[in-house]
Amino acid sequence: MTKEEIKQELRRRLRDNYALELEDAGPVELFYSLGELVKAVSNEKWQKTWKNYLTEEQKQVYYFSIEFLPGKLLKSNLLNLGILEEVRQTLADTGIDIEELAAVEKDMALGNGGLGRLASCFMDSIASCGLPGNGNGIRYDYGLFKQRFMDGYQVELPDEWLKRGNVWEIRREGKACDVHLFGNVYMKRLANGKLQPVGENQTTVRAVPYDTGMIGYQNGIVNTMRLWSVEIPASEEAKYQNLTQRRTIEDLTAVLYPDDSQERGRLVRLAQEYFFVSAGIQSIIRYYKKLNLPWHSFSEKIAIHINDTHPAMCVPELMRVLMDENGLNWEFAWDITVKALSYTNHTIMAEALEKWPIHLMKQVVPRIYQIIEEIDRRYVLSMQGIHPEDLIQRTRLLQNDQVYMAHLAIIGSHSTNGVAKIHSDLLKAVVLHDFYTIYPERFNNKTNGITERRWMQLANEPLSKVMDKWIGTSWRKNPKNLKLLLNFQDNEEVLKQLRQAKLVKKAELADYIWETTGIEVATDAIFDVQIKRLHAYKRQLMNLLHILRLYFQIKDHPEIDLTPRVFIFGAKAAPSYSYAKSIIKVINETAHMINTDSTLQGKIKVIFLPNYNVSLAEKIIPAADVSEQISLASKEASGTSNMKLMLNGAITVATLDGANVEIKDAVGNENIYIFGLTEKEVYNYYENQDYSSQKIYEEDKELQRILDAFIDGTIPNVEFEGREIYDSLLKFNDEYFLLRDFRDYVQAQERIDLDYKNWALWQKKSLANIANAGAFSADETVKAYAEDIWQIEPIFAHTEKEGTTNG
Ligand code: HBZ
Repeated sequence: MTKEEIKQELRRRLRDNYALELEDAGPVELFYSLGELVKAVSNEKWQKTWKNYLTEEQKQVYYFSIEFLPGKLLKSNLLNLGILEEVRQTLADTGIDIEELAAVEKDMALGNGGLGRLASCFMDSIASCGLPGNGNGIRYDYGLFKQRFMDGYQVELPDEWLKRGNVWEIRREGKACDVHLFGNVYMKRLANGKLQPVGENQTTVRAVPYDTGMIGYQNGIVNTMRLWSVEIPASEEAKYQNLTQRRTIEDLTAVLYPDDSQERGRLVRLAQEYFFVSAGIQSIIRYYKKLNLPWHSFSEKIAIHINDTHPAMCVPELMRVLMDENGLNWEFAWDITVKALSYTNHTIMAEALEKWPIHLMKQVVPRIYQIIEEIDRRYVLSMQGIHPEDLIQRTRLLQNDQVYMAHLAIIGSHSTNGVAKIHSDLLKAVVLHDFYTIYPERFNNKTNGITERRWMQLANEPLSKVMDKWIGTSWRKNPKNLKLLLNFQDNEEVLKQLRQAKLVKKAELADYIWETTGIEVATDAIFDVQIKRLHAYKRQLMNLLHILRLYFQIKDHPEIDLTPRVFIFGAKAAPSYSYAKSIIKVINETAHMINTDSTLQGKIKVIFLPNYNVSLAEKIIPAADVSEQISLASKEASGTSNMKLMLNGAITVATLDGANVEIKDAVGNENIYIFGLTEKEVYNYYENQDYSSQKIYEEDKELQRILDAFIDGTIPNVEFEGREIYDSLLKFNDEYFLLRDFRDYVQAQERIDLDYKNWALWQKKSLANIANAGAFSADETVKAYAEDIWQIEPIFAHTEKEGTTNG
């Protein structure tokens, strides 16, 4: 589109929809009009894409995820359509800043953290690589809560993201389907002697899909993310005459569960899981029937991916639809199911592994439970005589009156993968070792990745421009080409320009910090960033211990030569995770104490930015100098903020955990600060049970003073929280080995302090991080999934029809 065409289209929409001239429109009208325009441009490609998939009968993947976390879509859609610059210019010509209208859009925050954001990076990459893939999830009326701080405490407010409507979605009533919950199921014998399950007293709800186009990067491809919303079916209207009854149904897709730390076995959550699984499977079957192919070809045309165990009921649901609704026998249906499905594990934390009480499953999804029971029975039977009885008992689906969802996902699919090498190895060696001995061929690794379109091209324009200037623009299409930057590691001019680009983003963040917190920070200070969900294992608390050490150092020696540092936190805690909330409170109180103490001469500042989300990440990451990836080794499955920060030239201080290990391998030891226990050492402690935090406390005077600060009034207003944390570290023996890793961490931080003083040395390390970040492109990750697990091919391999490739 030319600038003139864009302007005309915008004018027309503003006139038709708002009775406004371009010059008179405000950011809200402009955003919605531009959104409509973008949709019109992409819809044409969307239609072509799916028609093409249909006529080519290309194998497609359906990515089932209970969370998607796309953030804002306006600029990303413009970029991928290839009209971002034209639109920016057109608006600028009229005196309008595109950032102003982009800010109108609400973040689509239908996820908690890494898992949901990964799903959205994958959606962008799948489309951008021309792969036939669809998202399948839930359209929550309320996304993840908005976080505010009051007196340093986290307060949760509802996220009303749909209040002004969602410009990107299309409601497809024609594709709605019914989902049955509750009631009883009994088997009825048919005339032909076959048994047929019949439901009675069931609750039938309507699943209505809302589709959003997932626009590929300048390749003419638009895929579909389908999110389901619940409604009361017309046939059932009479049953729900009062508002309370209606609410119980409508509640099904009302809110995203804000807990990423513990599965709590709530009835509505189980109903949510079945709801989007059943609707998704039904729509796949409807599509497959259009192809008019025999059932045995199903897995040649369809791959279904289970993102963590939340969609694991795909296994029994696909079995149900194939058997109950299409008359296939068990063995045939099972063969199809296992071939079509695959599963990704995202955690080794025992408390986060999903298990559902059998009584609840029987109540909410009675037919599904019957099928699960039968899968369990057949599994045990098929393994007897092949594997030892205790192994069979440990791996079966039903144990301790619960359904083990990971077992269901592994047994019912052909592939199980972890999300970083060390994580996949731990799955094989420890967490899922029993399954690995039974199905070694099913296990594989797919290290996570990120889309550099959002995390570099959009979030960091100054850096992107430096890239273009020195290595050309090919990295935009092929992020692996960021490697070309290595040719310039000794070029002082390049190093200077990289530094300048970082400064621009630091100044922007400093402005934002000033506007939101009223605190002034200096851009020549080290911006030291830890942004992720608040979790004991991620050890934000160890970061705080280090901050307190610096605080005491400056207090004792005001003349000390420290490189000024701004510690920046962003983190939400699950509303019911009280320990995590106590850590937030204590960080906030420490921040207040430090930021208001003029005797510290501004050498350190602590900023906890409220409401960490995708948009805030886009502000913080480009401005970061140091990336804190300090989880206890073996606990973080992969991490993805580590990759985003690296891509933006931050240097990582890290334990050998998750993808940090691969980041270290990619950048080399000299360009990362590694410290702390290894995963083997952690397991040794578990085995020998010989860890004593008390002993470390007694022997380390400095650490004593730091820990005492939590209970002796040094940190103000934390009487309860300070004691809780102090006790967790001493009385309860420091579950995540903070005290054990503290000294090593401090040393790493001292090296950072020193190295940062030499700007050229630092910038060279930063350059190496940017250059090697291409290894963590989600494009590469999804290509590996496509090849090894889904067996799908890019559309380009099939067709070069006009309009489907470079449209
Ligand atoms: O998945 C995260 C892992 O902690 C992180 O290491 C990894 O990089 C990322 C992507 O693979 N896991 C989550 O984000 N988990 C959740 O958000 C979650 C949500 C609902 C739950 C449990 C966990 O019920």
